[in-house]
Amino acid sequence: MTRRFTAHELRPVTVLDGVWDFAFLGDVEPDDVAAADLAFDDLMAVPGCWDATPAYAGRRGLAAYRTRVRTGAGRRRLVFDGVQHWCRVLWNGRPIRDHAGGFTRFWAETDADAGEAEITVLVDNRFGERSPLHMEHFDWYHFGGISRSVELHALGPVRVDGLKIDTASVAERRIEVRIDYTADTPGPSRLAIDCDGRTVLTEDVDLDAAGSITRTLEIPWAAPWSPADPNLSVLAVALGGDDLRERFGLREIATAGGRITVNGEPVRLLGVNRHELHPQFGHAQPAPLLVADVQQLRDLGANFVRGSHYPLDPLFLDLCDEAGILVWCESIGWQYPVEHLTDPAFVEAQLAHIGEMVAAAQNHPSILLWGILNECPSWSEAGYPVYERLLGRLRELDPTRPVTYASINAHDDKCFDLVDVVSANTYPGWYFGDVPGIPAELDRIAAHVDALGHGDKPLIVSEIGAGAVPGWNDANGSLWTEDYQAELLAAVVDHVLEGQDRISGLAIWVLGDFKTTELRRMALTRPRGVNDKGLVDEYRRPKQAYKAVRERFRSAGRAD
Ligand code: ADA
Repeated sequence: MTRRFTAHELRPVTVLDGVWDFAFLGDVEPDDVAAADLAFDDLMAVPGCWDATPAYAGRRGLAAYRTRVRTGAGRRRLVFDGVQHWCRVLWNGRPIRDHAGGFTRFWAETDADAGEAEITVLVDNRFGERSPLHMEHFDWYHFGGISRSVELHALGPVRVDGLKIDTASVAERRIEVRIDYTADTPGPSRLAIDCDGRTVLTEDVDLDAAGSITRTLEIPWAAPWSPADPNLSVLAVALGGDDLRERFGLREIATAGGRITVNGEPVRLLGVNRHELHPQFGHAQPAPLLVADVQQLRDLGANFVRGSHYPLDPLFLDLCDEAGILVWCESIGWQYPVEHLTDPAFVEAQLAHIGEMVAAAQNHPSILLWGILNECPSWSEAGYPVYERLLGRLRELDPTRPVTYASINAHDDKCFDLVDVVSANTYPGWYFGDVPGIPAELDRIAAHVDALGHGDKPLIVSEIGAGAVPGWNDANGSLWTEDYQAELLAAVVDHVLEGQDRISGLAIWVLGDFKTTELRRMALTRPRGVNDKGLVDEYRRPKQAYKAVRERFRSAGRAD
């Protein structure tokens, strides 16, 4: 996969990205598919989304992907960075792993014989029981396919399965490192840790069959990471012949007195929501597009991006680390109904997805906040235990970052006591009210949150915006014109910047236009079937609002 550093120097890795054999099977159940009988009559790019290609536009069902690879004998691990929505992985026709939930890394392992191996992946982009995290009513078009990179790893008897690097003290340049491993034969082994090319530890260790090794290390040469000065380090762990490298930054995040701080300095978050969607690539964002999106965020003067509404591409996060852009990283979700949210199968699937999200993304210094369940029933008594469980899991996995969720209706929310940062989505001037009423609505939310006793928690306006058909204007400055959108967002940013210091963060809805679900009730309220609240259109061409926001974000940046 394209990253900004190399994850393995010792472990042999074969990248399997390219063009795979492909067959769209349609309305077929995976259990009814015999790999030997599959007739591959087409080709598909990996990474890619089949329903973003004109030939398969709108096609939902089961599809089969196949590639062949030459390998030696031994333990092999196929690492997938994201498959939409459900998949079954087969090695020489034998199922080795099922996985539900796109956007997160998972792997499938097998003992291989030397020679050529056939890898088949059955991928299902239908909505239903197999994919409890995905629902058709979501306000985005959920594309299907092997949407992120695939790698084949040759494993030895010891495997470094994970590396978690936390800042123990910025002032003392100290980090805490947790190495998760598995070993075929428990016993003595050798651990070596380098940071930025310098040896920081070598030690004999006694391994169990599976476990973790935790060490506190000093890296006195490392400069802290901050949005203004995003210094990065690379930590390389070698254990029993295997290795894993991760990039990180020395920095501490905290919330105090209604503010979010990075290394003790309060930050004012000015940014946007961002979907990873494109008419031609679906959820499979090629590197040039990810680079261009980060360039556009920088041009806009944004220091903050919310990954709406699912975990982001690892390369995008690498680029945010380097650009000093702070990230809200959230698990998949969009207005799940109460009965779906409280279904134990859904909760288990979310917990697994959250675990994968954190494991893959936890070392990015740019990630400031973890989030869950966009606009779900945090207003209901029944929803409360689910929020409690999922936010609790986030805290267990990563106590170093604040947690939040975007509330659909802050005035009637029941779960704010569970978060570190209160976040409210609101659309004054669009779904209700008018532009002059925007300051009063934002103040009303802030007053309500304070009255609930959460005055010490930072408050983020996590969505606000208006639709604008690209290129459309009329003499009235009506709804759907670029003029109206620009006027509304100018009023929002002006209010947040001028004297509204209760609001710690703003994420405008949304950076770019994107295709929505084809369900009529949504499509009929979205001209062209596109959610067009973007500052840029789906091909990233700026609208007038882009210029209005850019001018304001940039002058605020100069003032900070
Ligand atoms: C909600 C939702 C977004 C989007 C937005 C809109 O706030 O969280 O995903 O659907 O509304 O455009 O209406």
